[in-house]
Formats: sequence, structure tokens, C-alpha cells
Amino acid sequence: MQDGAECAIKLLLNQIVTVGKHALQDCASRQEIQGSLKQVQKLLSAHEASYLQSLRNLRKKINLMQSSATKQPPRATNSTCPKLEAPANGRKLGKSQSVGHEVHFLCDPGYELVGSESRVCQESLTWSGQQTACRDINECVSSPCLNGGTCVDEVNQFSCVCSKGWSGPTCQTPLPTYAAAAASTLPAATAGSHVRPSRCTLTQGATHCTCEPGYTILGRDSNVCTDIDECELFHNGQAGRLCLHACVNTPGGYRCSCPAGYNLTRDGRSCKDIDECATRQNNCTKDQMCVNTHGGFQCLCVECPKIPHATYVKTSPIRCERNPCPVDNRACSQAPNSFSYHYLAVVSNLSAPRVMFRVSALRPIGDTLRFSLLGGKQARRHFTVQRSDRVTGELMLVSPVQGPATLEAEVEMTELERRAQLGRYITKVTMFVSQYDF
Ligand SMILES: [Ca+2]
Ligand SMILES: [Ca+2]
Repeated sequence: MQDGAECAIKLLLNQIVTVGKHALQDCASRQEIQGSLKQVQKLLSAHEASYLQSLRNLRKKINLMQSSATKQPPRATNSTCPKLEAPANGRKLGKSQSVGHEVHFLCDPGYELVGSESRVCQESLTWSGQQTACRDINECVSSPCLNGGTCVDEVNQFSCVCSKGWSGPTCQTPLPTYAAAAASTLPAATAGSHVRPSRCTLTQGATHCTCEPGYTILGRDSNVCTDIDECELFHNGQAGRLCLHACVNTPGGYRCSCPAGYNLTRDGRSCKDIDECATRQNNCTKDQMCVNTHGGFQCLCVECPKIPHATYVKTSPIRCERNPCPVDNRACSQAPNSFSYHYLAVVSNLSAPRVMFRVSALRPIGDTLRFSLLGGKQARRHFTVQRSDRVTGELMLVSPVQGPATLEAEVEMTELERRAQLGRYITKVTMFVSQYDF
């Protein structure tokens, strides 16, 4: 192409020179020169146009060549990377082995991830990153055992073998001195004591002493076994709390105890409320209602409210209904039609928000039902009322309550017909919150 352009320009110059020579040689008139110059201009324009056209064609060709050179070969279907296995003591997330897909790795508690957390199947049908493994975390690295104790690494935890004179999960507690003192009066030690004699054997000149279960050699004297204080040892141990409520150390063992109003469960660790109302362990009178609560019980008797213009009669132990109103006594007909009383027993620090009670209209009359929360500041601090469907209102606990406490809330349900009140129904809810969260 460059040759073509050069050639065109040479040709053009030749013609200009020829025309110029011709004009000079013949000393042509001015008109002739002008005519010749016009011809040259025309020629120049024609050549310019053809030159530009050639350039355009060339550019097109180059573009075509470029695009065909960069176009990727079509991707082979079913192109997958080799299968990756989940690491031992860990998991693999993601199953696809196709190009562009990712898999992720997680390790079980107590293990740390080595290698790549995520790997991508690449175009080359190999996985990015490095082989993943889950390695046991060595809890002993931080030297948690004090006072010369030896650390034993376990999965997700460690234990300390304390040197003589120390005890506790991290060997932080010095031994009680009485253990050593009691050694001298060993013969007096009997069953039920905190110190017991050890059982020693002489093997190949070395003395080896062992203790009964629940006892260990603490002092310098290997003849003395001292009771292990399991309550102290596992107080905040990795094994979790030994007892739900309280731990009592005993010679050779321990036991759990529960607060008054609770019984120890069969597993010996947890506490279960005693239902005093069901087991007749209550002192409620015949007129009273027994309400079981966590850790106790209540003897209650519903008294119908005394309000002006209306009178109420008890229709059940937990319900009062308005007596019929005199004709045209508006104040009476506007008073609540009924009062219902409900008692709830809950544990301390119950998670919130939570629906505590539902109030429903069985056979709603009128065109509108309205639910609202009555009661003072205390009720509004802990509760809210919301509608769950057309005929039901819910009393919600909005924040956890620290016991022991007694909370009261009233839910008012109003039936309306064209904004005129047809009926009002009050539900009083009393919530007994226990001292403990079990
Ligand atoms: Ca013990
Ligand atoms: Ca109880």
C-alpha cells in the first residue's frame, strides 16, 4: 500500500512539473496557466480521495485480523477440575468442580486451617491456592500452666499436670496446708475425711503410690491422699459447669445443690421447679387459687373490680362480668363488659421480644376490633400490644426482665360499629418472674 501511495504522489508531482514546464516553455497566457492549475487541483482531489479510501480499506483489514487473533477458542464443555476432598477434621463447602467455581474449607473447633481457605477451579483445570489441611491448635503454646505445671494438649482444650504443692485448672491454687499437717496424724483418717492414706507399692526399688477415686497426692508425702475439690477444679473449666446452680465438695466426690423451691434432676446437675400446686405442698385456702411459679407458688383470689356506675359478678375463678345496666345508663354501658385474670410464671432474663399472651374475640360483632395496652409506666416499659390477625391481639414482652419481679399489664379489646363502642373487654395479665434463669 505504501508503494501505491508513493507512486500516486510521484505521478502527481510529475504532472505538476509537466504542466509548469509546459506553461513556462510556451509562455502561455495567464488564462492557460489558470486552467492548468485547476486541472492539477482536480487531479490532486481525485488522488487524495483514492488515497484515503485505500487507507480505510487497510484499517478494516487490520481490525479484522486483530479480532480474529484475539478471539478465544470455544471452551470445551464438561471441563472440570479434579475432585477436592474435605480436609481431615474439617469440612468442604461447595460441590461444583467446573471452571470458575469456588470451594471453601472450614475446620472443626479446636483445629486451625492451613493452606487456602478458598480455591477456584481455573481455566487450566487446576485449583488455585494450596492444599488445605486442619491442624490441631496447640493450646499449650501460651504456657497456660502456672507454678511449674506441665501442659497436656488436647483437642480444643488443654489440661495441666500440676507440680507438688499446687492445684486448680492452671495450677494457680496453693495447696491447703492442713493436708501436709494431717499427714502426721494419718492413722486417725477415716472414710468421709478429706485426707486418706495412699496405697503404695515398691517396684524395683521405686515407690509408687495411688489414691482412691476422688483423691490425689498433693503434698510432699506420697502416703497421703487429699480429696480433689471438683467444685474448685471445674469452676470455670473447659468441661463446663459441673452444676447448674451450686456445687458442694464432699470427701472423695461432690454433689450439686438447688435453691429452695427446686429439686435436683435425675442427672444430678440440673434443677427443676417443684410444682407445689400439683403436689399439695402449698398452703392455699379453699377460696384461693394456687399458681405455680418457678421457685415458688402463689395463693391468689380474684376480686371483681369496684368501679362507679357498674357492678360485676364473678362467673369463674378468673373472670368477672358486668351486671346488666339500667336502661339509658350510658356510664354503665360504657364500662368494661368483662375482666379476665391470667397468671404467667416465667424465668428471669427470658429472651425478648416474645409473645406472652393472646387475646381473641370469639364471635366478634361490629365492624372494628381495637386492641390496646393499659396500665402504667411499668407496663409500657416491658410490654407492647400488637395485632396478629383480624380478631387477635398479642401481648409482647419487649425486653428481658431480671427477677425476682412481678409485672402486670392489661390488654383492652374494644368492639366498634361505625365508631360507636359496642363492648370493652379487659384482660389482666400478671407475670411472676423467678429469681433464677432456670
Ligand atoms: Ca471432692
Ligand atoms: Ca414452683
